[in-house]
Amino acid sequence: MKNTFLRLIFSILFFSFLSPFLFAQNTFGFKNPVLRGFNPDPSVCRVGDDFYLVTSSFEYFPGLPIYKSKDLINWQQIGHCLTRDSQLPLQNAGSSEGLFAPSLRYHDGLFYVICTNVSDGGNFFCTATDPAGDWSEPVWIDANTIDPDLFWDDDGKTYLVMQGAKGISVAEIDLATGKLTSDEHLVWDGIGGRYPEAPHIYKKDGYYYVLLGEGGTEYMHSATIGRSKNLLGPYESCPLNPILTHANRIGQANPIQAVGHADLVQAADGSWWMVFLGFRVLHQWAYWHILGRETYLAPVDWPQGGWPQVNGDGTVTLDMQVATLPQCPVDALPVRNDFDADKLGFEWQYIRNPIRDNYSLAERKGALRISVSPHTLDEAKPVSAVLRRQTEHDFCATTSLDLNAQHDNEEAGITLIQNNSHHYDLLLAKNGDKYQVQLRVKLGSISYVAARQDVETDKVLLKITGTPYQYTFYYATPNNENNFVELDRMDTRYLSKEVAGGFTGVMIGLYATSNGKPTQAKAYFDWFDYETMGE
Ligand code: 6LW
Repeated sequence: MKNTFLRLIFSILFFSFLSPFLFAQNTFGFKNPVLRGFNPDPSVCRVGDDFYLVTSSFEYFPGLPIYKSKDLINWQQIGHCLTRDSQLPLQNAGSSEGLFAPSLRYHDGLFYVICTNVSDGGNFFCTATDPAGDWSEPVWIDANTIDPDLFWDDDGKTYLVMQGAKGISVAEIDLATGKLTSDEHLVWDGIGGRYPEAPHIYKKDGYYYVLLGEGGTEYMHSATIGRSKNLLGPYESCPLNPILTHANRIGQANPIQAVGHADLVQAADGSWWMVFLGFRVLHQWAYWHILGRETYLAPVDWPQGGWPQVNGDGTVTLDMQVATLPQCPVDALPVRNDFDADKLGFEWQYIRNPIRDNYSLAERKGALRISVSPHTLDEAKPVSAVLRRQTEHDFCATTSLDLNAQHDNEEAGITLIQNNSHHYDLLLAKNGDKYQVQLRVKLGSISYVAARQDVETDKVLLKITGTPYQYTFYYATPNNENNFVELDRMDTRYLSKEVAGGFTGVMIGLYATSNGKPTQAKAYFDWFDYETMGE
């Protein structure tokens, strides 16, 4: 009896001492960025305990990836907003054209994504009851702007929020037709930074708040906020502005740069959070980044009637030492994609609207068949390629390729592509009665084969490893599968946005082209491995 009592006391003491460590250990600390690799212009909303987030996707199809999370840290992609050609005409989209910054909102039982297709059609919104899809056909909006958002005021009026010529403006909108039903009013032009853009409006404690991106989406980027008792203004600027930036002394040496283009969300427990874009920089005398603009998270202190303060001093770190929502990890993608499923996973995209017949997972079970197309990666055309993001500087990507070719101009392989004019292609090409592995370099007006090696076979393994400063390219032949031969190395820097321009990040693609000639050739990729290290 005495023993049982003592045991009970001991267990109570033991568990009350340990429980904060056992049950609350995963509510502190997280790693930024929360969405790694090209995921810019994030916009977030909450429904119940679930958060949903969208990022921009430019010339890639399907468009606008949709992610879901319980904790704002661990995100799982649940689909894309724009999956049909009728929703997303990208035929005319050059690199970094197509879809600019979207906004994701939930109102009255419906999810709304509003966005701009700068290549075709302009501004539009789509709706869905389930954010995983299907989403409606676009309702096109008669407004010449970018970075649109929707704001529902308490009086029942709905406003289009947009980047106007002189700052952020609003106009009433009829959601049934997409027509603007009032004049456009300039509401706030920010604190004088270049390119006031990316507006979102929130109503809290009797104030309208306008959140902006300012400084342009590069090293001077920031988020600023103003507020007013009236939607149409005048707005006063927050004394803490910019509430988020690394374009200052405390941010200057931060490995994350260009933070801005933000959105705010309140969790069910009342805490406030900000999602925003930023990039991880590399430097050797100059700064550059290759992974594109990624999605970051920071806690926000936003007291009743007060101003929002982002992570204390308006800067963030890769390793965030802050209290979090209870963390709910999600399954990571497996390293190996065996191409056994009947559909490609959500991580894969095409460049522009794909010619669907050029791809099959059924023709050879367990392999991805890509029909060789005359279009090359240099062209703004529906090239034959499937691509996924480079998500870390340190990675290894390997594939097994079988090229069924008849002519010397036919090739297939792996590309690391920043845009039409900046890519490294590790390829297998027909070469007379043999085949040849090549590394082709395309850097603006410079285009050449950096290395070549004859092989006796039409089946090879191709491998690319990445480190922050260098990509290394290898191949192996089937009877020597574990013996990878290094073909060449290239600097990462020439695929950076600072060299190549644009708004996207490096994508890793499986592609096939006949370099402009008619073709019947086919490439079969048996599997694709993508493994990241470090960070
Ligand atoms: C986007 C603009 C921006 O429309 O970059 O970072 C543009 N901000 O808001 C393209 O992503």
